[in-house]
Amino acid sequence: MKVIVLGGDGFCGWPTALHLSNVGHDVVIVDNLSRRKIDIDLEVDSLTPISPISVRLEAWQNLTGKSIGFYNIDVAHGYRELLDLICNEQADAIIHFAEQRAAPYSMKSAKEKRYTVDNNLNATNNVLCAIVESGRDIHLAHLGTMGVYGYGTAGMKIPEGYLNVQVVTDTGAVVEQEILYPANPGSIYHMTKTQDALLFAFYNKNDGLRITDLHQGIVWGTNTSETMMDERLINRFDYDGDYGTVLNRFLMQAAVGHPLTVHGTGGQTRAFIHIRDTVRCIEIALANPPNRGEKVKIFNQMTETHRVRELADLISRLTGVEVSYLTNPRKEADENDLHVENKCFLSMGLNPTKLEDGLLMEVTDIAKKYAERCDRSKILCKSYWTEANKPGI
Ligand code: NAD
Ligand code: USQ
Repeated sequence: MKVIVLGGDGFCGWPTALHLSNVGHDVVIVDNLSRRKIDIDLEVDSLTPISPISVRLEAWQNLTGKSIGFYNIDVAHGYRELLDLICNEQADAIIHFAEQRAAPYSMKSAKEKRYTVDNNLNATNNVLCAIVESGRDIHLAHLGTMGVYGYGTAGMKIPEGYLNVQVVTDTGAVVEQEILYPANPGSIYHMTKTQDALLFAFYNKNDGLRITDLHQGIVWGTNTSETMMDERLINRFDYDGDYGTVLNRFLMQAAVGHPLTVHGTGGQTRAFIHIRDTVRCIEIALANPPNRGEKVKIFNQMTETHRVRELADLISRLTGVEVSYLTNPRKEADENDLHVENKCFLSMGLNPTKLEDGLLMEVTDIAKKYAERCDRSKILCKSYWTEANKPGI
């Protein structure tokens, strides 16, 4: 297939682009490199030394003989360029990673809130509009988040996108309905993903677009078999208080001897997936598109759930680093249970990579290798949700 990967220079997009190219798809990356620019603004850098996009692509071509195209387009504001690209490249599928994805960054101040809403909603609407205008029967796979559901449960597993409900009408009759699972975002970033879901439902109903929305958990790990082929292909590893996610942060903190930064009681339970499974899930989703006229396919892209303080305890036991309990900068439940349905990917052949000691230590080893690149002053999370919250220090 000809596959356009929007956001293909990012943490999930880059290994996905390499994997799809490796398994034989013809891949084109679109990215405006905004993530690299945000690093410059925040005065942080990936822990791993990521190469410029041109070096990455040249290395891939030299190592494998396969070429990946690249276009620097702002998907949120370069509508005409995006449309021309989709038509010229005769795309069969588009994978959409091109959004601002950090919850703490999205809550920093009015500037970042407005940027996140503008960027994410316009990017998604532009892609959908351009698919319609191109007239091509393109399958769109979008990376959404488990956070669209909130992280609570009503004593049931969170289903894959849709919920069957019974409504009591004025006459007392009971009517069965299938609805989108109620949205319950916990940050401006997560809120944009709930809005994306409505855009998908609308364009699917109105224009018959074929769409898969992947509600992904927190991605951990850094390497895939493709990114390990050469240091020029290395994936990014965010560790700072805005973009670093919890498990990779803890592993990196253990590697540099920094106390593990648990927010509040650490009672938050979240869903996780290893980066190797992210790329595999996208390959599976591409191979199993919805039919024309079928409703939006929604898959929960996660393989396990863990409580934050239990992860900290596990890493502390493995590495000897201490755990510190910090003020929680977020407005979130102190404790939550989370049970998630993930039958779709399992039934389509995903063999989950579970969190186990060996894999945890592999990430710690990578973090140790590049430990001298860590700026310890950037580790704590200083963005906070409301004036009633405080930085995570
Ligand atoms: P990332 O920030 O590393 O990558 C996103 C890429 O998109 C960056 O390279 C950025 O430059 C590009 N981009 C952003 N806005 C753009 C625009 N307007 N035009 C063109 N390019 C643009 O993020 P990631 O971790 O790779 O996440 C990718 C997607 O997966 C996001 O949508 C995110 O919501 C979702 N996701 C990520 C995680 C995770 O733990 N990393 C978990 C669940 C879901
Ligand atoms: N946390 C800590 N200590 C830290 C960092 C985080 O205790 O040092 C806690 C947070 O308070 C939160 C939990 O860990 O309760 C998860 O935080 P996170 O930053 O790892 O994840 P989150 O903000 O939810 O966002 C990440 C990605 C986002 C994706 C989401 C999937 O950045 O793109 O959508 O994970 S999910 O969480 O399933 O919604």
